[in-house]
Amino acid sequence: MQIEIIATQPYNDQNPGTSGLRKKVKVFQQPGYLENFVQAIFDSLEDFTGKTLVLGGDGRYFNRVAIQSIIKIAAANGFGELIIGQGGLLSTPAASHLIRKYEAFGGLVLSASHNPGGPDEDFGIKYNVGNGGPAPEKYSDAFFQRSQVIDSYKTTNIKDVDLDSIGSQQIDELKITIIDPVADYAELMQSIFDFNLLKQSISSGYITLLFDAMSAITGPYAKSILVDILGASPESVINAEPLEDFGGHHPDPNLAHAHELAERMFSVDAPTFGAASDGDGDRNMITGSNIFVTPSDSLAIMAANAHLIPAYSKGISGVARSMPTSQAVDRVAAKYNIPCYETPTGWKFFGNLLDAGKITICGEESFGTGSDHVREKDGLWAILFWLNLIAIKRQSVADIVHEHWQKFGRDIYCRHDYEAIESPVANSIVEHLREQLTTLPGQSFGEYVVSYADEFSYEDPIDGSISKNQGMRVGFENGSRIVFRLSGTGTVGATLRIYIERFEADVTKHDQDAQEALSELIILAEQFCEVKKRTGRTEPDVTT
Ligand code: VG1
Ligand code: CO
Repeated sequence: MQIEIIATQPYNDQNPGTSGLRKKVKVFQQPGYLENFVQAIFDSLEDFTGKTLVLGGDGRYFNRVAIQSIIKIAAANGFGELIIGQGGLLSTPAASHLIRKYEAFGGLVLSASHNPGGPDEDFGIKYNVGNGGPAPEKYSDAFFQRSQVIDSYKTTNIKDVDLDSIGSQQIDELKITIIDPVADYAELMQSIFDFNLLKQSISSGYITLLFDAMSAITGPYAKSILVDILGASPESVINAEPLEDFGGHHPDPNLAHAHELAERMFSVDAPTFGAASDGDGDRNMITGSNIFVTPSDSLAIMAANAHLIPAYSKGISGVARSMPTSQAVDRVAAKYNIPCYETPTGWKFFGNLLDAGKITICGEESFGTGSDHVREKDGLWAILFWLNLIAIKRQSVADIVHEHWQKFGRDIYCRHDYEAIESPVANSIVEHLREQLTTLPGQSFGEYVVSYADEFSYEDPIDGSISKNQGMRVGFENGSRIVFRLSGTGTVGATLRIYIERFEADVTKHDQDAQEALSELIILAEQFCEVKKRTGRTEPDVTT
């Protein structure tokens, strides 16, 4: 294999966000753009000669083209083996599992997750380290630094690889293995959950289910696990074919975007259980017949019931949640006397805690839950967890949720997103909020008295690294909270996320609509941040 050094100009915008580098496809298609970033990653890593790299993506537009380029760059940089999902496909949690199982040096996952796909939409790339998890900040900072001064990348003259035929081939010092993207992952799921019980519950009709793959990566995984292995009917998996443009939809599992599922779940003949996942398969939305489970509640319910699931029958060591996630899981941790960590948004902050055995289960309000079985959030894992729970408890989703609220109280929660705000306006909102942080504490707004207002900063308890400016919090004496932060995954302008929560202990008030129950806090949030006033908008773009 002949190595070529291609001269290149640096791009100044390759700073990875919350989860890898995400840009419009057109940006990635600029000469050397993808190549520069991949070379910048490899330049920032050490001692990988002869080692293994896992490679795959969510199948969106540009996936195959990018994989062929990356194969050549990885070969020229001296990797010994590339493990690639057939068709260039791997879900994010499956990639994480493969890195761990085959003790790979790391992996590259090509995805912009829940962002839309297609020639005019988004593409993304993220590097995962040897524990299977997203590269911590010190890596992504190094990638960005390197990308700003890079002047060449290495590639080879090898032919394009047939991504569709399973098997290994040797090209000089490089072994390329195309694997079934689903098999190892399906095996892992069988080692965690009670598949026999699930089969019985499905075949007896006790559980009827509907899963929306949103024309994204989880289609093949769901068909294999839910239909072929567990015996659910083929119609129970919808939008199961991964499409390069996700059928023109946002592959984002919430009630707005998974509307087909939402309609069926909120109808008279709804199945007992409904779920959806996102572009790269790491998110999950849980619903039952005529009920939607907020991700924050789902995390708390999973933590409270984990001991009923075979893999967690000895109990869990601790839990963690991202800062804007509701405090519901904190109540579970307090009751069971296990530690609860609060981390910044983004899965990379859970990695150290999982590696150190400090936590077993963790999650985010953004439809992400996971455990120590991999180092990413895991959509189908969460869905199987809930199915296993329903099968063991022999309760409906609604009953499980209500029982949980009775025991722990309800943390009523919502998130409002204002998308694609012009950057100067978004910055003015952030500045305006920042100015109030010192004056808000002690002020009263009706029954709400501000007890603290700050900017969240996190010190990693394992490696001592510090991450500052991770969102602004306004906490009230009654435990309610409003959190503001800018998204780090968007590709157009800035997205402001407003997270609002209030605790309700009174069982007779648990069935309220969240928007109504939080209406006073929603007004206060606008009073503090002035997003409507400053943008001229009247409503959030997405409410979850
Ligand atoms: C969003 C979510 C965050 C999640 C991230 C990646 O980030 O809020 O919780 O970890 O997406 O998820 P941001 O910075 O836009 O708020 V995924 O499924 O898009 O990889
Ligand atoms: Co995702």
